[in-house]
Formats: sequence, C-alpha cells, structure tokens
Amino acid sequence: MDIEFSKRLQLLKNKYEELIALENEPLEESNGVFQRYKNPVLTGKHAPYFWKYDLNPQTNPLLLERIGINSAFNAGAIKLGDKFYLVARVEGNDRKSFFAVAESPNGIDSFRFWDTPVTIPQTEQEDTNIYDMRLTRHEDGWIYGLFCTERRDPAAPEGDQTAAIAQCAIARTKDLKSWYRLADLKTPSPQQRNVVLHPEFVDGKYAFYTRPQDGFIEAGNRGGIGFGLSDSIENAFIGNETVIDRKVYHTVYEAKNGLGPAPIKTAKGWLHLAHGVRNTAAGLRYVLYLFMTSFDDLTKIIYKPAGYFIAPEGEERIGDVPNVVFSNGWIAEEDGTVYIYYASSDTRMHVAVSSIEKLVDYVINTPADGLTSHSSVSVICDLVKRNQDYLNLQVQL
Ligand code: M1P
Repeated sequence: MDIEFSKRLQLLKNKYEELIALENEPLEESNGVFQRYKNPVLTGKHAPYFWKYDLNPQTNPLLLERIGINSAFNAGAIKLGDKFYLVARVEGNDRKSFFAVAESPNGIDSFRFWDTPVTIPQTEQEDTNIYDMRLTRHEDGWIYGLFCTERRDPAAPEGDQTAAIAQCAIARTKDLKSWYRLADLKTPSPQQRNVVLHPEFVDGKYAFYTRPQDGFIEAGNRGGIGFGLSDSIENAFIGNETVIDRKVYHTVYEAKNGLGPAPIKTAKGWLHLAHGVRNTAAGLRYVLYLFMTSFDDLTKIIYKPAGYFIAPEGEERIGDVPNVVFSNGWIAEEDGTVYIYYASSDTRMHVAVSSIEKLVDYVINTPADGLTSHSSVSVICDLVKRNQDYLNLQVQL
C-alpha cells in the first residue's frame, strides 16, 4: 500500500472516531423549560468513511471520495433496551434521502451509524425519495415507521420536472434491522406528509394524525393537523379526516403545520410536539410548538400555549433550508426525562433535554394565543400586576 494512501486513510479514520467521541455538554443558558446542548448530535460528517470511500488501493489509488453525504436530519427516535436510536434522514450529494440508524449509549452524544443504511422494501410503485420517519411503538407489538414517499407527479408536463406527489408510506419492524413494507396510506387528500401513527388502538382501529395538503409545498385550502381511523394497518385507509389543529392567521402556524413525533401519554392528556410554518420576506420560517389533547377525545385540544416552544437560534438558522427547526423524534424515559431531537435548517440533528413535569407545566400554564397585540399586552400586564402584588406582600411580611 502506498504510504500516502495509508496516511490519508488513517487521517480519515482518526477524524471520524474523534467526531463520534466528542462529548456533548449542556449550554449555560436555558428558559427552564428545556436545555439545549452545545454540539449537534448527528451531522452528514457522522456518516462512516466506508460509506464514502472505496478503501481498496487497487481501485482507488488516490483515495478519493466516491459517494458524498450532504446531511443528516429529521430523525425518528426510540429507546430499545438501554440504547438510544435515531433513524435519521440521511441525504446524499445526489439529493436522495434514505434512512440510517444511529445508536448512542446516553442520548446526548456518541451517536454512531450502523454499518449500512436501512434498506426499505419497495411497493409496486417505486419511491423516488423517502424521508422523515416517525417511529411508533404500537400496542399491537410492532414498531411502525411512517414516512414520506415522494414521486414525480405523473400528470405534470415534461417541461415541469419539479411537480411531485407526497404520500404516507408505512413499514414495520421489531428491531430496526428487518423492515416489512405495507401499502401506502390512502386518504381523501391529494398530498400527505407528516403522518403519525397513534400508539394505542382507538375503538379497535388504528388512529393516524395526518396533514392533508392541496399542493406539494402549499397547504392550500387544506392543511392543519388531521385525524382519522383505519380498520386495517396492512391496507390503511382513512375515509374521514377531521382537522384538529388548523392554520390560523397571524400565528406561527399560519401557512401550515404538521405533527412531529408520536404523542407522549401523560397524567393530564396526550402531549404533542408539532411544527408551525409562517411566511416571511426571507422565505418560510419553521418553529416547534406543543399542545395537549384529551384522553376521552383525541381530536380535542385541551391546552395550547401561544407561539413557539423552540425556534432556530444561532447556527441552527444556517443550512440547506435556512430558518427551520423540525422534529419527528423524542424519547420519554421512565424517570420522566424527555430527549427532544430536532433538526436545524434541514442539515443536522440536535438534542434538547426536558422532563414530562416541565413540559406539562409549560403546556398547561403558558397563556394561550389571544390572537391580537392588545391581548398579548393585557397578558403581560396581568402577570406584572400579579408579580407586584406578590412582591408587595413579601415586603409587608
Ligand atoms: O424544509 C423544511 C421541511 O419541509 C417539509 O415539511 P412540511 O411538509 O411541513 O412543509 C418537509 O419536507 C421536511 O422534511 C422539511 O424539513
């Protein structure tokens, strides 16, 4: 083996191992509700060198990269045994996304991709691109991965090579290694993205959160987070879609919204994490928000704080699609710790750590959106008044 070749290969290996071994630490600043961490937990650079380089000096004497990996983002998340797993959307330089499992012993750093990406079986209609898997540990015993399958719109004229149709694809597994593909979900909507399977049966049926949409990018007259039931998971079909959380003028979800990961069951109700999108002169801005639905009626929102829960900050604003945070994975531990995995600007993955106690407190006690500036001012004045009364009382005591 050529000396240059072996030196370069050693360097590649060292850099890769250094990146995986990088310890993460909480940032000093926090609003008390959640704690951001210093380093992203997963990036395109976490892709192993042996996915990218032909390591045989006979066929790659100059040790040139053969396959480029652009990014790793929008990951589903699950804990199995004592290990944390992210099923990331990895995107190659060729713009195709695929899924790859990364494993960590602690959920905040040391995420290492398994040796090969996930091979998702095809249906009769080939997927052009697949992305954004939501993992649900369902009470039927399977782990389901619902993801977006994107194909060129067959009705588009030859000159339009951008028109696409997005639909919800379904695969299931027991171990994240062997995946069994089921039929794509059928709904009344021409486009579906951000579909999530509820972890429990509802009236003996499979319950789905959907996001009906008219166009590939624009929600159009549809949009909002929908809900529907299906008798079967093997041939999932929703005849009736009810919108439970709609788009609202002058909010952080005025252009569109979509559910993040599967909801967490708490003592007060089902806790949901979602993304909201608004339009700006600089393009779309994606933020995360929380809400809670009732145990008795999954379509009924019982708490919904105003505005965003997490918005892009610092370097999170920069990437392939700037000003975006997006989450489709979180892990709730038995001790109440919650690991919220979120992507920034369609480029990398981060973790924010909170607890069920804090998130439930946040959802119940943060004022709801009054939908006008006047109402926002009156909410602040009310808090100031209560603080003054409390502080005066303390002085008197
Ligand atoms: O680019 C931002 C996000 O755009 C889409 O989300 P939505 O369907 O809500 O607009 C998705 O393609 C998502 O992957 C991406 O992060």
